[in-house]
Amino acid sequence: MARIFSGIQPTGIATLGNYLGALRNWVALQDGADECIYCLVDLHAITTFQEPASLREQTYGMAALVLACGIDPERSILFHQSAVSAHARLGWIFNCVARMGWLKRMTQFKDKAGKNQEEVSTGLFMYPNLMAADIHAYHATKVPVGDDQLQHIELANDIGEKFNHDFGVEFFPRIEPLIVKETARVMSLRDGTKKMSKSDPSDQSRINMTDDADTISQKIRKAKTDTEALPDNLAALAQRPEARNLLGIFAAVSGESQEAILARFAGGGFGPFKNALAEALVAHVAPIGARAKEYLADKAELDRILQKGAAKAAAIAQPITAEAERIVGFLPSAG
Ligand code: AQP
Repeated sequence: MARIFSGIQPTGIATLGNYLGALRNWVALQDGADECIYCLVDLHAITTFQEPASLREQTYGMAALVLACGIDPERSILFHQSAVSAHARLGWIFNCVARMGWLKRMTQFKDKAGKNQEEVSTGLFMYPNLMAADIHAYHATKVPVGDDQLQHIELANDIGEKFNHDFGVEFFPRIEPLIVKETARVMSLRDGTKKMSKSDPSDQSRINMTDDADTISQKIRKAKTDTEALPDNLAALAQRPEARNLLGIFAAVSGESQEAILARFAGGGFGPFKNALAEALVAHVAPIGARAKEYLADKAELDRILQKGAAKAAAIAQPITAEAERIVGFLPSAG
């Protein structure tokens, strides 16, 4: 049995990108033989400032949504990262293993910091070290992610290897990313070259998993497209990122192949295509949003689920982290 680890930041409401790129895969993996550990990564969330009351609400909201997507806390471990101190302890060790040059190459840092590199938090820069710790603290070997996280997984492997090499051990295993190719990167509804993101300033750029039917339909109607008719083959969409993105979303939520969808709408404009896409999206997303609302109505129950999950997570991560600390040369601690 392998161990699977993945996380999501409670930095807002999960988007269709988070769902198709990661969360849906989390649920599917839960039915396999591997042990699944899923984490609301609040330590990562504060790498950019979060208003405390919002962070609390967003963490509850994300827990509710993950459960609504189908994560069963009896079969998977679901918890919030700050509740298990192993993440921060191993993260610090990894800050001392990773090299500045490695982190400077991370494209996500460059994207998020932009021209503002002197002003962003040091946490944003070191984020990939903590992500490596999230995974290695469980000796997890499989990580379901969207392809924006691939570079971070490679870095986590570099860190694990360097730790093993520096201390002459075979302690941290190699990690393998699990990527659903078709939906590895869902793009913004306003710009087909930019990924859909929950922190994009424009709400029109994304489908939130809690959007109601009217909002979903309106966002799809207004989604950017081009003026050409839909073609009858996929190759003809190569230079049409917005159309390609909408087609990918359509196939992912309807279960139909992209070719079959194109065959139905080829030669026509985007109007009927968008209507059918909106209908398929509403049928898929709206029930999840409604279930999330129900979970969110009982925060005491969410606390109970997350705390129980944290206890199970700590039982795995603390001994592994304590062993890493022993390897490094720290004296034993009581906890
Ligand atoms: N557009 C996307 N397409 C496919 N997968 C995506 N993921 C995120 N956006 C897309 C995957 O969702 C998981 C959780 O992401 P995260 O919350 O850790 O942070 P992120 O990758 O930075 O996602 P966002 O939505 O863009 O968050 P913010 O705006 O807070 O930075 C990951 O597996 C990710 O690959």
